[in-house]
Amino acid sequence: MTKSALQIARATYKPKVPRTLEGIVKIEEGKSTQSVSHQEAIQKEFPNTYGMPLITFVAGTEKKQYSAVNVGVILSGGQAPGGHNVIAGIFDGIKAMNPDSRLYGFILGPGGLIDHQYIELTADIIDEYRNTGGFDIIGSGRTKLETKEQFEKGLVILKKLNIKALVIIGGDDSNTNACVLAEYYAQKGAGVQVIGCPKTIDGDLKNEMIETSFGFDTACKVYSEVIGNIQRDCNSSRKYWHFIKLMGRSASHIALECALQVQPNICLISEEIEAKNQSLDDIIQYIADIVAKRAENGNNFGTVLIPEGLIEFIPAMKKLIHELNEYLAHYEEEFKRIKRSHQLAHITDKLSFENSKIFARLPENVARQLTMDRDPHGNVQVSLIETEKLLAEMVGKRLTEMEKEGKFKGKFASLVHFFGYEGRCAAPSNYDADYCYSLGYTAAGLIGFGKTGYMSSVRNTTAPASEWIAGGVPITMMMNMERRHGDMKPVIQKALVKLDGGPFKTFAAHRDAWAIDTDYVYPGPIQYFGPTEVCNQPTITLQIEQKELHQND
Ligand code: FBP
Repeated sequence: MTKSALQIARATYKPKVPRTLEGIVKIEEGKSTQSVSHQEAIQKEFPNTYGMPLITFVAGTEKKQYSAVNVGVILSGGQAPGGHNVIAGIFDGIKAMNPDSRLYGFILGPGGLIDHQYIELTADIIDEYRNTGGFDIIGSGRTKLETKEQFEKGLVILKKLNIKALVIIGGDDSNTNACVLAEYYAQKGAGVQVIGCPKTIDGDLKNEMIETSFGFDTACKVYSEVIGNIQRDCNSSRKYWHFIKLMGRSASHIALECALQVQPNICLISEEIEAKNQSLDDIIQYIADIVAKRAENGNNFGTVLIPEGLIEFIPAMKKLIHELNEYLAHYEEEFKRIKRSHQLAHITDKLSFENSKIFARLPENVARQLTMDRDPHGNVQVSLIETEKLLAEMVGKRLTEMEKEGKFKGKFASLVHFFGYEGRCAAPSNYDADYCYSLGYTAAGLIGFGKTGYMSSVRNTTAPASEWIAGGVPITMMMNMERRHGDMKPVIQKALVKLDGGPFKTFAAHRDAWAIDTDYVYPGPIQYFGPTEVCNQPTITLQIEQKELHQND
């Protein structure tokens, strides 16, 4: 494999770890825990793994003798920078406990466990991937590990390879399933421990004990670099409004963090739009008013950040999508037989009066995306809807009207962007490289101490790495009951942007000034070598959240 000079230099980087992980480790167990809500129902579902204590690794004095252990690892869901370092951390951790331990990687996600596709991850393979982005060491996949049949198929290969512990690196759903699997194997006495690791660039797997999911730091820094470059460009030519959609599925954490980093003219936060019950027209008017105001100062340019999941948070759009789903679920075949040029008119007729009005006003491409791109469950795939185009076009139309009404005197030309895949496999920042390696090493420690049903946790990460606190959090502690496919199910609670939280309040306090003044920040590329204030800063979101937490201590 040919490598760039940076890759070669980066391969030698030694991730920083909590001081406690460097020496002899023992565990301290806290009080027994409870789920965030629905305690009785969740305890019933997890009789073996509910209520376990929080675990903290502390410095020990007596060296424990560990037997060799075979461990399996799975990367689940969307890529996130740092996954390779989690695997390197697990590898080094189990080898430090006993050099005869072995690590197996299941290929292309949970499907690899079910279909018995695996490779042994040896030292030479691991060394190739240290501090690199991507999940390509073993690949990832979105197969959900949720049925007994799958668990049993998995057990066959785990037994064959004598694997005593499985680490599942994934988001909230994958970790929920990791917990179900841990419970199943515990109940069965299968002798397989299951440990989770918090991954997702979306940043929505976080809570009291999990400060952040890995990958969020790097992805936001990559997007912020590029948005900063765009801001320099638009401040140079002064002729375009850039509409930039950012990944993040539901929650707006990525958009919010990027806004804090680059100080754009506009950033929409889905959670706020839902809370204020805003319509698409309200959003269009909000943007158009800022465009008009900036035009008064001769600034016919700007940036608008749009969270990927926006459309589903606009209450009226949510209703429209719901009705479209219902209609298409029942009449898909009939709809497909209609001539393409008549399809939109046909569906408009079938919708309720309110929804048909909204649908008829949508640009044709977006209306078509809403009718065509549905997932296997019959839902519209909101991530494929070009919200950035929708907003740019509708703002353009509204400004034409405002011009006639004498409310806009200026020029409006727009460009659209979608940043998502550009950042998901970036080489991890120092923060993510260190955090991920520590998460992996901690997962190995939890295995060494015989734990199951835990998520690897590394906290206090705004302090220097030596002061980070490593341990384990019972996954059941993060759960509540939610309706899924019509039934109430125990799931890890997803973290949306809190409107009373510090990161949003900081943004809200500045956004009116950022809208009108051109006060852009150009963060530049991630730096791996150099002064600590340049290379080792965590996200602004995390810094604000940690400050708030410690103020309340
Ligand atoms: P995870 O929740 O699995 O971490 O994936 C997050 C994500 O990157 C979202 O931001 C995005 O909406 C989605 O994956 C895209 O999925 P895909 O990779 O299947 O196109």
